[in-house]
Parts: sequence; structure tokens; C-alpha cells
Amino acid sequence: MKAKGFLASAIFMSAILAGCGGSAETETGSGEGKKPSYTFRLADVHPADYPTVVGDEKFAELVEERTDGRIKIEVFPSGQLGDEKAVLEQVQLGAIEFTRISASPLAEFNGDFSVFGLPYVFESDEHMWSFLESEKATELLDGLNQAKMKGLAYYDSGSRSFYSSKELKSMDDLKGLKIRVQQSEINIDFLSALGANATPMPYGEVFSALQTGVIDGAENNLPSFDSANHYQEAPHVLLDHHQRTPEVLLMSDTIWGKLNEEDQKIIKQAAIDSVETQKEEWAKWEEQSEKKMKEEGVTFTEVEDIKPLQDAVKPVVEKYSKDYQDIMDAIEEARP
Ligand code: BDP
Repeated sequence: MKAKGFLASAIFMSAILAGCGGSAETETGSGEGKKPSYTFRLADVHPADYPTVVGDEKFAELVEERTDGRIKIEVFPSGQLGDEKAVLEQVQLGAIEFTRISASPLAEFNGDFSVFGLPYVFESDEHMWSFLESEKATELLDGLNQAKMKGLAYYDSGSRSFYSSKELKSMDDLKGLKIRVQQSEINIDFLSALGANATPMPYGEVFSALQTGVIDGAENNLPSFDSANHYQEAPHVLLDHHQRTPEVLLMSDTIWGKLNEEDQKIIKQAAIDSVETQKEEWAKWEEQSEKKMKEEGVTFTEVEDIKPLQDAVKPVVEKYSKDYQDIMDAIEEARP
């Protein structure tokens, strides 16, 4: 069985390496002035009008403009190229060139990224951004090259809170509930510290798992709760803002290494320049989703005092953060 599995994946791998990945390289101009042209793909799990995809499109537009059309990046929204974990594996191979991804699944590829899964460490969006704009956060992006990825920029993703088909009036109501979480080890420890059962699964499966009752709830920011229709099945929201997990725009390091310096610079700068558009769209969506959810009859309960929660999850934060005290210090320093 094992050998068969290996053979199958070896065939699959060589199919990818043989060029099923979609990047095409040609050369334009002649003689000394020859410049390479490429067509790349960028994967995102969200629908076309979602703020991250608007950011992706802005990035693609800037790259195309600044290379006079030599580098085209085609954005594939709605998880068309696979769930986030599968896409990351393809990015490592260079079979998918770009992706916009949540920082959470990156923890499996680079342990430092689990910092963004630590609960209640950022007190506000302002705190998160002041960290994301620090040197330490740039170092974190750069560290992704060990996992064959090139981190380009952070995008906004607000804060994550719990929601359920069952009434949620306080954190005690979470006890015993099956809650879908992003696929990371930290979330399993975090939920069990709250007395809930973590059920990791890909984002694209959450809606039907809520419908069939496989899970009692999930957790996310409001734009995702809205655009993925989770509110229809889980209309009780408990706003505890437990995680502020940014989005990351990244590229396959294998492909990055094949680009000349001029193109690398253009890509890096275009990613940075697309952040503003994404953040503006994000702010719009946060407001509009909240308004829409209220009109749809979703109930919201704000958790006023997070201190007892911080105490409850302290062992979890300590367990993971001891591996990167320097990052924790930088988060502390970024506190507004
Ligand atoms: C959303 C992120 C998306 C993740 C999703 C999740 O934007 O990248 O796939 O959460 O919960 O907020 O998995």
C-alpha cells in the first residue's frame, strides 16, 4: 500500500514538475534588450469581491502595469485551486506561484507563525498593525524562505470571534460545543482550555458541517462569517476577538529565485503598495457585514472582560511562546 501511495505521489510530483503548474515563460524584445514574460497564478479561498481578493487584484494590476504587461498574474478566487494547506504545498513546489493565505496554516510550515494563533495577545487592530509594521514582523515574513516561500506583505483580517447555532451569551456557553477551528495545533489546545472541542477542517467545508450539525459552531471575522454564509446556520455571535490573524501575500521561493532583480523589486513593491487598497476595502466590509448581520437577525454579545480568559489560556500561550520570546517582546513593544 505504502509503495503504491509513494508511486502515485511520485507520478503526481513529476506531472507538476513537468509544467502543469501554469507558469509560462517567454521572452520579449531582441538581443540585449530581451526581457522575460510570465503568466502566473494566485490562489485565494475567498470570493471575487472579498477584500483580500480586491487586494490580490490590485497587486496583479500594479505588477502588470510596472512591467509593461510582461508579468501577468491571474487571480483564482473561491478556493478554485484548492484549500489553503493544499495550495501551500503547491506553492512550495512552484506549481502555484502566488497565494494570499491566512497566517494560521503557515504555522505548520514555520513554527514562528503560530504567534498569530496565540489567543488574546493583541489588544486591538491598532496593536496588531503596529506590530505588523515592525522590523520583527518583516523578519518573520523573510523567515518563510526556509519553507520555500517568499513572504511579500501582510493584509488585514480584523479579529476572530466565536459563533454557534446554539445560544452564546457567555464564554461558559462554549463548554462542550464542537467548534471548527483553523488547522493548527495551537487551536486544539486553546479550545480545550475553554472547555470546548476543537474540530479542525478546511474553510470550504465549514458551511455544510454547520448545516449537517457535524459542528455546533466556528470562529472567524465578520466578513468571512458573512460572505461564507455561516451566519445562516450559526446566528449567535460572541465577540471575544480572541485572535488577530493577519493575511499573508506570498510567492513560491523557487519561482522568486528564477526572477531577475528588477522583477523581484517590482513584485515586492507592488505587494506593499497593494496593502492600502486591501485595508480600505477591509474597513468597508467590516462595517457593512456588521450592519447586514444585524438586519438578518444575528445576535451579538460582546465579552466585556477578557482578563479571566487571558488567565485561562495562559498555559497555552506559555507553551508556544517560549520558542520565540523575541517575537513576544516585539508584540509587547508594539502595544499602543
Ligand atoms: C479567513 C481567512 C481565510 C481562512 C479562513 C479560515 O481569510 O484565509 O481560510 O479564515 O477560517 O478569515 O480558515
